[in-house]
Amino acid sequence: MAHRWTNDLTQDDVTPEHLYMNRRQIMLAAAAGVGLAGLGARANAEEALVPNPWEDITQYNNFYEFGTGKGDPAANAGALTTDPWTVKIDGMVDTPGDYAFKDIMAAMTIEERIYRLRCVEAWSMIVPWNGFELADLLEMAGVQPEAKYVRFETLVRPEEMIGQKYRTIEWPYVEGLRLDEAMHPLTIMATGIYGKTIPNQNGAPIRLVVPWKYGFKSIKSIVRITLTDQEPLNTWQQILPNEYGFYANVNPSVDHPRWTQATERKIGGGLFSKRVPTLMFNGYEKEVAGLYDGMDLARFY
Ligand SMILES: Nc1nc2c(c(=O)[nH]1)N[C@H]1C(S)=C(S)[C@@H](COP(=O)(O)O)O[C@H]1N2
Ligand SMILES: [Mo]
Repeated sequence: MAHRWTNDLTQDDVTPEHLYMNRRQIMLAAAAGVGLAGLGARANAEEALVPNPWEDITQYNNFYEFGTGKGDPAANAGALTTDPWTVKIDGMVDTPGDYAFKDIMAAMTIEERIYRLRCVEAWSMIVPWNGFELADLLEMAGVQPEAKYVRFETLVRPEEMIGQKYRTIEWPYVEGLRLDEAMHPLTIMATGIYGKTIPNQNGAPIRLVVPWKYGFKSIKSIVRITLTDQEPLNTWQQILPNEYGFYANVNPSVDHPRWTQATERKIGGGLFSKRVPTLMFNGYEKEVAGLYDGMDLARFY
């Protein structure tokens, strides 16, 4: 599969063995009585390579359909039935319809994408996703010329999604992208992590990943994709419009009204981890800045 972009992250950024090795080295250093300053320096030097093991990625989640605590999705998402699964593709497309997940999988080429994930709450991870470009799916359905936006919906099934028994948010969870953002080669639909089927708590069987935007744009367990000429009202914008907008591009110079976005905490960084600078467009500036030429990013947050 031809890659239309260059990744600055490699397998070394995710391999769990690395983390275990680093942890082991740190413990050994501690046992050998290495001074605290030396130990901290070593941990910081290794920070650039700190990967996120399976455990971090699958046990520290945001997925309000299963509860609002970071451990709730891992505890509760096992109840979700993901097979059979259907994605309705409708609106301004040539071939609207209910697409069976297994037919989508048969038509798409799965590849690995190692991406940063930056939550608007100012924590981050590096995740090795498996998936395909959203553009390939949209092209399969045939995008009509009037379409300007893509709207996504998550499943509503309170019997299996315990968080949906409460009106935490108005269900379904909704997200949206401008069509050019949706068609960008960095935008993927993920169906796996670490080469394994994606766990329910991470959005099985199919979720969006838009790596230059805050994590809330990367909507999970998608059942509907609508091509439209209206800008979708996404869930978080609907709830707190002065805090969360439609664009939600990672931007260290535009703070959240209640906290700074200049830095972030890397999950799994360990005992000596400190906040690291947040990168413009989460490190994907070269690839995506052009999408926003001439836009006031403080206004279109
Ligand atoms: N349907 C749905 N999708 C969602 C969420 C959610 O609560 N419901 N949380 C979002 C947020 S805030 C983040 S940071 C990411 C977290 O993805 P992860 O749990 O795979 O790390 O999922 C996003 N997608
Ligand atoms: Mo998030």
